[in-house]
Amino acid sequence: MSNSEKHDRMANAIRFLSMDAVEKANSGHPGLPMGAADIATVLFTKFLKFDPKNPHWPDRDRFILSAGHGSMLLYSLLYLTGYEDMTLDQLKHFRQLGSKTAGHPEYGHATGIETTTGPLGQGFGNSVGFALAERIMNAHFGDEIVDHYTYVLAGDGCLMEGISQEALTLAGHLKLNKLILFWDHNSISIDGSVSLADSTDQLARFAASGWNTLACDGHDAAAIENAIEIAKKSDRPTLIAAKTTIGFGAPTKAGTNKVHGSPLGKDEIAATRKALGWDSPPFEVPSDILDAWRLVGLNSAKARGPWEKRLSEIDADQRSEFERRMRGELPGGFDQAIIDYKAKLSSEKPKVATRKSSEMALEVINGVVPETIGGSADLTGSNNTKTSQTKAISAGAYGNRYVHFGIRELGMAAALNGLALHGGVIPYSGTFLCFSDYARPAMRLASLMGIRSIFVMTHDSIGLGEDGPTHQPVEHLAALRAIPNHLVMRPADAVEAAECWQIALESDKAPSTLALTRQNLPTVRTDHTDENLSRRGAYVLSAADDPDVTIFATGSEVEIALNAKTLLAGHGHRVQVVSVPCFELFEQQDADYQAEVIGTSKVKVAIEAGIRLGWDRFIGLDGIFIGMHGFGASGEISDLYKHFGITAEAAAEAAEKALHT
Ligand SMILES: Cc1ncc(C[n+]2csc(CCOP(=O)(O)OP(=O)(O)O)c2C)c(N)n1
Repeated sequence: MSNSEKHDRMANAIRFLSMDAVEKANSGHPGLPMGAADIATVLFTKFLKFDPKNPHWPDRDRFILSAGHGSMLLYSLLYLTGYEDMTLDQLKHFRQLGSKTAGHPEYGHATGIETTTGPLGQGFGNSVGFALAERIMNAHFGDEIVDHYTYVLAGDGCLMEGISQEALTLAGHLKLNKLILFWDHNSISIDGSVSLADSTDQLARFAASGWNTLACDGHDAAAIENAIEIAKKSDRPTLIAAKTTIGFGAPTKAGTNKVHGSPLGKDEIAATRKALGWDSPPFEVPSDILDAWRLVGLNSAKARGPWEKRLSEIDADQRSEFERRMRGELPGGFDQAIIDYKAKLSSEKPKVATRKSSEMALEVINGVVPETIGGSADLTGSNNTKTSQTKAISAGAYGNRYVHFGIRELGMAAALNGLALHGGVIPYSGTFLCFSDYARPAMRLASLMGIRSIFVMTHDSIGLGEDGPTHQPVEHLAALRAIPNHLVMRPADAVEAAECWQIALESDKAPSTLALTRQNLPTVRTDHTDENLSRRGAYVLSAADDPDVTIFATGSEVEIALNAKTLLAGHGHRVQVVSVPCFELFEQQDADYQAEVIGTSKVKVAIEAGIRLGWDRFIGLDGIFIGMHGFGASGEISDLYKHFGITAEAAAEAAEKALHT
């Protein structure tokens, strides 16, 4: 068999496994795997450094299928190259409940899936973080230990999505030259020809943002190989526009939208078998071809042995530091540093905004946790995300620790996920809470994947004042709390801010959002405890025996709750104040604890400068909610809180009234 025949048959193995799996599931997307099979075959057989037996090997190349609907491409490759958990049986159960072969690739379902993709363009957004993490780790540990590529396969849809613009301009700016993007340029999407909706010159677009751009025939193995060779030598990220035919090989449906997202049907599959000269029955790969693919898996792994040798030869401290970071474990001194810092705060009682106390906590954290990588979407001075240890990363200065993400909230959040997924770094970002809307699709995926991305969101209420309702979040806390597996934390003072940071850093199975104020807040936790009370989600901050009123509050409204308590106590009422830094963590407590914190007082009040949604859990349907009922307004903070009735007086008055009914 000639090399070219061998290539064709190896690529056809991907095509038929994909066709057969989609047919059996009676659902899925055969077009992309069939069209991109040649690109994938060249990449995996000739370039990709990976090891199916050690799928988490740190110096492996990363392959990201941004066009996640083409998931059978990835699953076929994982099966063919010998990933143990990707069995033929899994392919036969494509898209079935409980299988590893979910409709779209899901991180953690099967080894070899580097990130969850499906929302078009997200994988591309992630890839910028992967490629940046590689450069950062390379700068810290050297070429011998960290030297790998990030390859992405993106479709027309990924490039049409807005996120692609944020991703490509950031990657171009940072000169992430080990990022190589294949554009599966088949000119077809669901509605039909891409020309129905888009006429962008993609090569010019990428070139304008500092990319190296190449074009090739996506079915010509030699041309693809040549393009990758050139791309690998580039000093810039590379776009390879690979012209392909969607559904390549299907006699009547190839090149049309009919093959994008529906099974081909028995007749078309039979005709494709004939056209491509494939005699094997469904799900059977001829043994010589399967052997050839398995050999690819074995050969590719050969780079791992020498790498392990190199790792064993470096300085022992460096090695254990590298291994610690890649395991995602925090350094030894971290807990004590937080405890000592909290004790200091409780005695000094600073009156600062939580965005500032977050910065103060970060100053401590960044001193003891060298793997944190901070950043902001052009609001560094407002988000307070930069500390003395974090100098700006730029092209060629990857050893630094701060990313000026530019005004790209979604690109930032997606890159954050890529940084977290790559491992070795713990990323945090910054923007205004209101603009979490711009970042939300990636924040949701961080939750779905269960990864440690940390989103700093300042200016967390009408308390930001004069910028007005376009910038004042009202529904955002509720909206973010609605995302499963997302720790939305709203600290009340500097002590809680330190605790929330501790939680965020320890949380390696859920992302965190820290909602922080612009306005100054007093220290309310004046008695030091080593225990991280915020970890309980809600806790009694100011107790009362047999309270007749319980006030629940978060963040800046905890101060208001405490003042309301003083007013009510002046009238002889017994009032308990509960600080609620995190709903999600509260739900993780046992039922007894939850019942105790919620209590049985006659009147329950919640104070939060956001909407009521979610608060009935604490105060019941008949509880009193002091907060926002619509959008905010532009004005001074003291006027705004009064205007919207979010004051201690209003809370006390409402509670008093309820006590007397
Ligand atoms: C954010 C987002 N919007 C819409 C979709 C639904 N969708 C899935 S594939 C697709 C068309 C993609 O076209 P293309 O990238 O050219 O893929 P191909 O037709 O080549 O498989 C659309 C609209 C999605 N998955 N994600």
